[in-house]
Amino acid sequence: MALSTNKVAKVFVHFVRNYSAETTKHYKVVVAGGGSGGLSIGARACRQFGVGNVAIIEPAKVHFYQPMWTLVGGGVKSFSQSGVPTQDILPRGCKPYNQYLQEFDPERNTVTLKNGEKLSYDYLVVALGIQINLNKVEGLEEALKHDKNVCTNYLSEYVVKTFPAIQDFRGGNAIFTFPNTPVKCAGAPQKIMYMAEDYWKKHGVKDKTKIFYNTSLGVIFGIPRYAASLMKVVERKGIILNKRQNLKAVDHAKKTATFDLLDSEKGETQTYHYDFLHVGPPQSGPDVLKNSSVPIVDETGFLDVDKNTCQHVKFPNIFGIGDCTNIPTAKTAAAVAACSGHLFRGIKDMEAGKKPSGTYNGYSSCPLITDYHHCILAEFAFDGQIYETFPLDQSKERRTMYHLKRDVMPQIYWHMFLKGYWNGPGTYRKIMHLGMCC
Ligand code: FAD
Ligand code: UQ1
Repeated sequence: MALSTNKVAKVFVHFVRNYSAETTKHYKVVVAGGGSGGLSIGARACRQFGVGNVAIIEPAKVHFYQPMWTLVGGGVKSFSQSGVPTQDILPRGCKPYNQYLQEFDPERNTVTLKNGEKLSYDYLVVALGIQINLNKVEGLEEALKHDKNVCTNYLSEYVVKTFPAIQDFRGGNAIFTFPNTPVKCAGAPQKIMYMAEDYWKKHGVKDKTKIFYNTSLGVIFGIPRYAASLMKVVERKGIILNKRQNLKAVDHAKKTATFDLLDSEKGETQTYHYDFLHVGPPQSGPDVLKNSSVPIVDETGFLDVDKNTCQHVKFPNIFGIGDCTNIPTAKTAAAVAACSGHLFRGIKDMEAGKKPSGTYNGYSSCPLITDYHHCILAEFAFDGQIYETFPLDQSKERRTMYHLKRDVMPQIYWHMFLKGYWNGPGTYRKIMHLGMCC
């Protein structure tokens, strides 16, 4: 049977893409994802291995400091303050690929980009973040697009809706949700609620308002020390806390939000009328991690790495950092900072013919803003161990911690973290505790 011209062309393109040496460019380090983790590791790798030896694959034209989105939603910072052009902050000497990574081939040490280009590597660092799945809640995307009273701080295109929605609110039901999935910054869905409550109190709408925090969890926060403080905040503000409720559908025409009652044996749901709705959206490991010649994820869909070294459990020259990994700690930029030094030490160890010696302890931190002037700075490591930096009771709401979050952290992020010079506050913690702590 004769092949059609079209088929011959396809076979030719396939051959060129897959077997031509010219299309496979080799790098010492390939970084998949140039967000917080990718840029921080990319900067270290560029310093270590020099110009042209490090590739960073990042499709986004703008890099966002996502932790600022809580303050953007609260009207404290402008959206433009939260982002810079990616090209302006890429590490000097790296080779940027403004593309989506599409496929992994860990047995051949290659990755394929969306445009068909192939890169090979000595080391691959996977830093793809967590995926936001709006489609897991029926009607959510339509509501975010068309209803000015529905918002989320979790996405660049919708965070700009949050403060206008808070300002526009004239009373009624204000609902804040937390999903039934892993999330980044588990405090974010409630931080914005506390700011909104403060705003509505100051603007005389609080008396006409019922605030609901509908969370799929059985607790307000995973670390008991901070959960106890947050429960006092919830009570003081008169917030109605509904545990084990998971947002299932939003009908913006009817202004209703329907929740699965997770402990109901009969699979019951509850529908609420909303006048304001802030959604903590469902999230998951990035789908692209499943496009691999052999599995690189665990059964939960996150990159399967060792929690202390960040090294992949099956492929020793692959490392993972941040929200896309299965490291059992809270998914935050603070966690990325604290593990980045350990991860990079592992790469240097391997270069020296040794096993990675990283000892990341799971440090993570969540600045839990409780109003426009106060913040509880939660700091903890694996198994909920408390790791507070300052010699103060950090479970208390404090003005100093609010300033740290609003004024200090962005400076650390832009000028130290992204350049690979911030390993978290571990050293400062030791100094402040006169060497007498963890
Ligand atoms: P990201 O920074 O999300 O980077 C992932 C990158 O991968 C992105 O740039 C993306 O474009 C890229 N990518 C995705 N798919 C592909 C692909 N196929 N190919 C190539 N590249 C791809 N953390 C704190 O420490 N403190 C806080 O106060 C805090 N508050 C937060 C508040 C909000 C509202 C949000 C949303 C987050 C907050 N965080 C906070 C969490 C913090 O932003 C993340 O944990 C952190 O950014 C994780 O870094 P990462 O590198 O793993 O992922
Ligand atoms: C932190 O290290 C970090 O990474 C840059 C954050 O992300 C923005 C944080 O929010 C916090 C709180 C920390 C921890 C830093 C200190 C000084 C306690």
